[in-house]
Amino acid sequence: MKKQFNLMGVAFDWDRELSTCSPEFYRHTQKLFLDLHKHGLVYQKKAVVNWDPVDQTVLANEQVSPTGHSWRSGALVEQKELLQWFFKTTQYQKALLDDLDALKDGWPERVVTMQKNWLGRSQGATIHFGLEQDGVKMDDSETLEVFTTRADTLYGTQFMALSPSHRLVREAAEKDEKLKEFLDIVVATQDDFKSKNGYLLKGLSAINPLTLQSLPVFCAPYVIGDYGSGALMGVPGHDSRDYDFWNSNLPGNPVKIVVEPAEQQNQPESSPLFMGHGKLTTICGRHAGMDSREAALDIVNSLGPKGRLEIRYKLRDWLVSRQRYWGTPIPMIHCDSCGIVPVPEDQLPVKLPENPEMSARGGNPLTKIEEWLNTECPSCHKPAKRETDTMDTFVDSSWYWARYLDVKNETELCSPPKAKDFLPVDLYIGGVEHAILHLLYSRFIAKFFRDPLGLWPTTNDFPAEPFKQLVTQGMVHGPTYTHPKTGAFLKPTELDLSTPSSPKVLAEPDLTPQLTWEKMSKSKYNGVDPVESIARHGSDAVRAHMLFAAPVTEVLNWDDAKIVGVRRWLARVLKLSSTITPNTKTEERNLVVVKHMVEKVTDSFEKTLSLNTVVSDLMKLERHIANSPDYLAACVLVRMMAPITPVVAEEAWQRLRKDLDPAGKSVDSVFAQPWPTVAELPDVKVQAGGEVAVAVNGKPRFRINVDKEAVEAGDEEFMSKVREMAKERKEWEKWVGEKQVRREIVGVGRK
Ligand code: ANZ
Ligand code: ZN
Repeated sequence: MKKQFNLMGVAFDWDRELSTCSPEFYRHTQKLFLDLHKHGLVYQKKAVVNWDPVDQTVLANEQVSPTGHSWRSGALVEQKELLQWFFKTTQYQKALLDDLDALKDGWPERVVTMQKNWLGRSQGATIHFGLEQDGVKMDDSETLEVFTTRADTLYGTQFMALSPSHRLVREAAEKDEKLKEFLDIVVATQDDFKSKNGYLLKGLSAINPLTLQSLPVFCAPYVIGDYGSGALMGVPGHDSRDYDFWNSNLPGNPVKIVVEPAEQQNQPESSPLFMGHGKLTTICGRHAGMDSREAALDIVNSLGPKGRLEIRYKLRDWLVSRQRYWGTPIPMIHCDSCGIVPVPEDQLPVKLPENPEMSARGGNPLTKIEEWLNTECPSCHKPAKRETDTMDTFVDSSWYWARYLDVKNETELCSPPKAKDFLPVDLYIGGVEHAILHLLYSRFIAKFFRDPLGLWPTTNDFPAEPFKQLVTQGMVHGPTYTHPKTGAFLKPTELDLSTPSSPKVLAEPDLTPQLTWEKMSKSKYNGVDPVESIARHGSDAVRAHMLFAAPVTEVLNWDDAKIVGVRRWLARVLKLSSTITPNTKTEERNLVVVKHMVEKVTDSFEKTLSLNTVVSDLMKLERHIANSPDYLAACVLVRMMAPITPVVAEEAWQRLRKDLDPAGKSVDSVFAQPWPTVAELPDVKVQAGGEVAVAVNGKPRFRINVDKEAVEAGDEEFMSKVREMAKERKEWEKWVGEKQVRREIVGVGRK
């Protein structure tokens, strides 16, 4: 990739290159782990985890697809209970939510929304239901706790639903073979099953603390184990998930409606469900007729110790343990006498052993390397064992953005003065696939960096956020051919693309393959090697086309055939720069166009990052110059092209400037030119052989006659001539003299 970048002329500062898998980098990742641990933000707990049975590793919730498959291996994920390391991201949940406000200007709205939803703040209440086993009331301390955002629907609660990992379900499963079977099916099946099916816990019932009604208790896989209390009150009349569950498990049973619209609607609701707010219905005792929001508060308050208003977040602590070789070793040691002991800082980095015995699917090889595994307890010096879990690779990327400021620093992950000077990152560019995890983790670490770590001193003008402006670039999609009957992805060797408009399947010439544009992937044979494109079209054409073909934030369908347009444009610019000479006249109408383009292109670069319109505007300017040759305009065009097509711009610049110095010796590089500004351009009609007024501190003081040649030279050449001429006059001596000149503006006077 580095070769590709260099070929493309991408200007990275390779002195700041880093590699998260090198010990020079991960020693700081380990130090960060220890710092987090020191501040109580790392802990170990036994947890039901997502287990990838193919890769034999634990996955974060975020790494499990909505259908329950591993993002990496694609295997169906199982639930397993293991002792795991966590980062306490929930410690900062409020700040993570509140500080999104400061990002509204610089981040795409949908990313802010995704962060917000992931944090998932809910205002609601916890309610405790009493329990009965086989009709016998359990002790008061044995209650079933649920979290609800709609305490007003407590009157309409018709069942209780527990997640498969709920304590009461686990206890019941000890004595109930059928329940055990049910739980096994749950682990191995899809969402569809989980949303509808339930298992009635025999003999167990819950008591509604408001109505004292007895309710059936189900194990229901649609209840999330680690949200709220892993249990909910089922209200089929007012919640769609509860409604579906009720209908598939207790079909035909009447549904209670306890809230109705405040105003009687003309159109009766077609569905029995009413999910909105309104007023409580007549079956709600003393709350009948009350506004549902008020009723919710009143009901919770009336429950005494059995009800409490509460705010819950969906955010979970970050499970960072991974059971694999690649990853930063967790710097902890297990000692039989001392327990878990952090590796002393002067022993960092804990390096990974080299050349481990790797088998594709054999679990974590670190558990089998005795020389590495066995160590000494830093505290009592008795034999002890290393932690074999490595860190989620998201840990590395949660802080690397600070490391770029100080890649060579051996003692600190980044020096505080550098952090203070440069953080937060001004512009961060990444795919939208990182909209949730990577950004959330980086934001968490940024908060830790500022306080309590103090790496990044407190400032009041911006919260501890890592990235001020975020741009999510669109992906480059490739032409993807599939077999019209089987849907199989076709390899280039299976296709006849000699007539691009009518592709054929080679083996079956009467079949037309299906063409779609999809994310490039080895399995779809739709990748494009930039090196090949560069060899064919040149790096400038490939770069310019890439920018031109779509706005940065949108998907780009890579079509090699379309580069031709950009190539022709570049050829025209080169031709134009050989033919235009410094004595072509600068006409006012051209000046107007050039000024407008300078403003527009500058804004597109600096404000909107609208790089596709930069290219189209530069194309427009070239068209204009072709119709009305203008030396000054051509010079400005070429200077503005330099960041996008450096090679062509430099060549064109040399051609344009050659006439001024035929030997070509003193012609500067285009890259030595400043970015064009409107201020540097003459701002009124240029009259050949005209008079120029020289103003000092805004007041016209004298006039000079400029010669025709100087005017026609245009551009900087002309301006410096005017400057020289003005300074040679005695009036200059009078009005300016020895005073310090702060700013020189050269424009040609009208009068
Ligand atoms: C009764 C009720 C009635 C509810 C109603 C909603 C509407 P949010 O808003 O996303 O925070 N719930 C509680 N714990 C759950 C769990 N572990 N897994 C799945 N669902 C759970 O969701 C809060 C609502 O989601 C709660 O309010 C609860 O259902 C359900 F008309 O309680 B509700
Ligand atoms: Zn010890």
